[in-house]
Order: sequence, then structure tokens, then C-alpha cells
Amino acid sequence: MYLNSTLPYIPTAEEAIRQFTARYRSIEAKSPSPLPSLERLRRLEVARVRGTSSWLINLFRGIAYNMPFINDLHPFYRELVGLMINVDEYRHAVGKLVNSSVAIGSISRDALRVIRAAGDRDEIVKARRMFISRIIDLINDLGPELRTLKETSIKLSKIPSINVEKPTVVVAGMPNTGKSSFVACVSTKKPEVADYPFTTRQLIIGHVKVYGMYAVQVIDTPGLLDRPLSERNKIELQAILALRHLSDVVVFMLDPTLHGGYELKPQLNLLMEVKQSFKANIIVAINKVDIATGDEVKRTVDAVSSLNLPYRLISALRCEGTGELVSELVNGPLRGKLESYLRAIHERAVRSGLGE
Ligand SMILES: Nc1nc2c(ncn2[C@@H]2O[C@H](COP(=O)(O)OP(=O)(O)O)[C@@H](O)[C@H]2O)c(=O)[nH]1
Ligand SMILES: [Mg+2]
Repeated sequence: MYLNSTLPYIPTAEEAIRQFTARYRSIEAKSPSPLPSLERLRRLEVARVRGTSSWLINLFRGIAYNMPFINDLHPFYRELVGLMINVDEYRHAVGKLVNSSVAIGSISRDALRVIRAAGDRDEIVKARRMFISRIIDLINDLGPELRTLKETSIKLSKIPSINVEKPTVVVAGMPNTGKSSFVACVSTKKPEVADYPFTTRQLIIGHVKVYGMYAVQVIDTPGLLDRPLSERNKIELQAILALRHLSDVVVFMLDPTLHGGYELKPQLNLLMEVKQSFKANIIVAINKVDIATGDEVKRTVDAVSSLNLPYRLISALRCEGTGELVSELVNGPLRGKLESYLRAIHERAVRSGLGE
């Protein structure tokens, strides 16, 4: 659900080698001391080879299996991840880590065979040296891949953690049209702030209580969905468009007055752009009706009607009409997703109540 909740710790090759050799030394013989010294040494080395190789296999598998599988990601995350990392390089690194854990198994079996068959101390010591140097070579050879994975993990940890399963309303509109005021009206707890990768921007995530639960989120995107998309560079555009995978509904805020500093025309142009690039349902909120003149409202209503878009009149300053707008979304375009979200939460609660 969240992308970065389970990211594993990833050592550098140097750290992994240091940990490997320290572990090797620290493993003690468990055999009773009356054994002849050759047998004691043999048992000790067997325990060390086994212990360190299974530790290393688990380390590498743990990393490979706990890093996200790109294909399994929600499209919102997949789009962002694709922008931030070289996906082919990442896949190669994960694959090499899995292959290396298989190779460790066979290096360890080779060493155990020689140690078990050894006729004197020298042969055991030689097998130990061989084992250690092969493992060190293998870890060194993984240096670039471990670095790639570590860098990837750091980047992924910066992706905003947004619950992609929750019904989501994205708020768009030119600056000063009242987006933040709207989010503040409908959020029943303090909105959260998440950094948005490659932009100096942040996402503001408001939480709306529905049926007693924070089951709907409302996302304000200051500096992102508030100016013509044609003015964006390619990367910014894709980062913005990743939002379309998240949004079930777009509330587009229009200011019918000149209070916000923009004429109606550029606001409608942005509305058209958002309409074209977002597949989601759009509902237009005609805001500031507390100060708008009848003429201003009429002009705006006419323009929106001619685009065949539904609209509501609100005052975000006074939080008038805002709750009704949300109720309409909940009973309309958000309904299907909300029901399946609530069902999933209910099932999870039942399962955990059953101790599963
Ligand atoms: N009179 C009036 N002012 C509003 C209304 N909604 C927002 N404003 C004001 O418009 C300005 C910009 O609002 P804000 O929510 O920050 O707009 P944003 O830039 O779209 O997030 C602020 O001074 C708000 O108080 C409204 O319904 N009526
Ligand atoms: Mg704002």
C-alpha cells in the first residue's frame, strides 16, 4: 500500500565484507573439548562456513525480496519511480543479488566438502582461506549493484507516502482561487504535508471523515496543478501526471471574481488542460460566491455549462457548500471505490480480531 514502509537496510560492499569476516571469527566451536584437535578444528570451520554463508544468503535475499517489484507497484508510484531511477539498472541489480545468493550456496558446499575430507590442519586452513577469499571476491563484485540499490532505496524513501487505496480527490485551479481554504474546510484533522520528488513542491493531504472514518483524502498541489501545463518541463509534467493515477475525482476551483488576480479566461484554459489530461471525473467549484456579483457568477456558470461539466457554488472562506460538495462526491463518483476501501478495512479488522 505504501511504497517505503518496508525498505531494507543495504550495506556497501565494504560493510558487508567487514560484517562477514567479523561473523566468521566470532563463531565458536560447540563441540566438546576432549575431541582431538583436528576434529575440533574441522567442526569449528564447518560451523563458520555454514553460519556465515546462511547469514549472507539471507542478507542478499532479504534485500532482493524486500525492494519493491516495479511491476507490482500502483501506477502512481510506478510513474514516479520510473522518473527517479533507471529501472533496467535496478532490475539488473536485484537479479544479480539473487544470483549471488545462489552462488554463495555452491561456494559453501565446495568448502564444506574439502573441509570434511581434509586429512590434516593445513588442508582445512587452505579450504578456509579459499572460502573467505571467494566470498570476499563475490561481495566486491556486487559493489556497484549494492550501490545502485542503496541509492534507489534512498530515492524511494523520499517518495510521498500516500495511501493509494483510499478514495482520493485532487484539487486543481489557479493560485488564490481558494484551494487551500477548501481543503481546510473539508479536512477534519490537520492536513499532512509530503514532499513531491523533483519539484520543490509539496503535496498537502487533507483527511475527510466519512462514516466515522478518515476514508477519503483530498490532495492540494500548491504550485503544481495551478498553472498551464504547457509551461512545464517534461519531468515536471510527468510528476504532475502521476497524480492522475491517484485521483478519483478532480475538484477544479474557479474564482469568478478578480479577487484572486486572474481573469476567467486563463482559468478556463487550465480547466481544459486538466480535463484533457486527467481521466478522472471533474467537478467545478465556483468559489467566493460571498463576494462575487450576480453577473460574475452567471458568466462563470455559463462558461462551465458550455463545457458540459458539473459545478457547485461554494464559499471556501465561510465553508459554505463545501461539505455538501464532498457529500455529493461520496455518494456519486467516489462511491464504488469508497465501498471497496471500507470493505477492505473491515476485513482487515475482522482478521486481526481473529488473531490472524
Ligand atoms: N471572499 C472569499 N475569499 C476567499 C474564499 N476562498 C478563499 N478566499 C481567499 O482567497 C485567498 C486565497 O485562498 P487560498 O485558499 O490560499 O487559495 P489557493 O492559492 O488556491 O490555495 C485567501 O486570502 C482566502 O482567504 C471565498 O470563498 N471567499
Ligand atoms: Mg494554496
